[in-house]
Amino acid sequence: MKTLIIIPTYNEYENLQSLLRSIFSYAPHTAILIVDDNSPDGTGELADQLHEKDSRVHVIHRAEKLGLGTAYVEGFKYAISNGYDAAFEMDADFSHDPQYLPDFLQAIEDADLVIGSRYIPGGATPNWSLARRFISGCGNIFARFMLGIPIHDCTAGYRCYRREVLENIDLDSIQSQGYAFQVELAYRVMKQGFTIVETPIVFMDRRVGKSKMSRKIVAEAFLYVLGTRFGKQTPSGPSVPTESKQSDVVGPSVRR
Ligand SMILES: Nc1nc2c(ncn2[C@@H]2O[C@H](COP(=O)(O)OP(=O)(O)OP(=O)(O)O)[C@@H](O)[C@H]2O)c(=O)[nH]1
Ligand SMILES: [Mg+2]
Repeated sequence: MKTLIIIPTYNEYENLQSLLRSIFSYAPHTAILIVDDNSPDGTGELADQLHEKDSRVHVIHRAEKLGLGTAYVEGFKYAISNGYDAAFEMDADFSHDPQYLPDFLQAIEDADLVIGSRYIPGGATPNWSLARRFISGCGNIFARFMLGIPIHDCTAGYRCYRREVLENIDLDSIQSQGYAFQVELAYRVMKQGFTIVETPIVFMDRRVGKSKMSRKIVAEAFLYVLGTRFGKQTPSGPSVPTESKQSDVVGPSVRR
């Protein structure tokens, strides 16, 4: 399977080189796409140097900070137009440990979307404060029950999508950027009848650099869930459900 790992970056100079080294040590046959938003710290220039040294590394430069959601959408389109069979979402800050890549690569053989989950046995968030656990945990339960998404971690951003999924979810109509982006994609994938699998991950806090998480991002996710549940119809792309594959434990179209 031809796979692409999409890594959006904004000021990740200190993480990027060691992250790529780690990724290739666990998954030497994947390609990487860095989507950099003109990071002031020189991440974009470093990405170009890494591309020159290694043909598996590709770079998209955007003129300004345009948000995580649009960076991924750009990456997904790149994956489709360059013939990749599957595309990953991965943060640059080592929260998404490359050691799990083999688990994802195995799981995606029989699923349409694999989500690295903190909220199934084997998953954890060991260095989070009680407050952050509470917000994330409640947010997930809220999204899960309001939207009927039968997965335990729908805000998780460590994922692998099959190409067919990306082709079917009308990428241009996605507006959300932060956690809402992850919830919206999970919801659309579920609505299309694709198979979602969760694989456990231990989520570590970023090693170096600054977090871009904010109250605004939490509020965006909350409003997305409410808006989708009670109001506006979210477009979810052409209605061509795939054949439903076997599932266990978690819900109708989901297994882990
Ligand atoms: N291209 C691009 N990348 C971004 C943007 N905002 C964040 N990123 C990247 O997206 C990834 C996730 O951002 P983080 O700052 O780690 O946010 P987070 O993971 O929600 O928050 P923490 O858990 O506190 O780390 C990182 O690789 C960032 O560099 C953006 O506007 N454009
Ligand atoms: Mg992070």
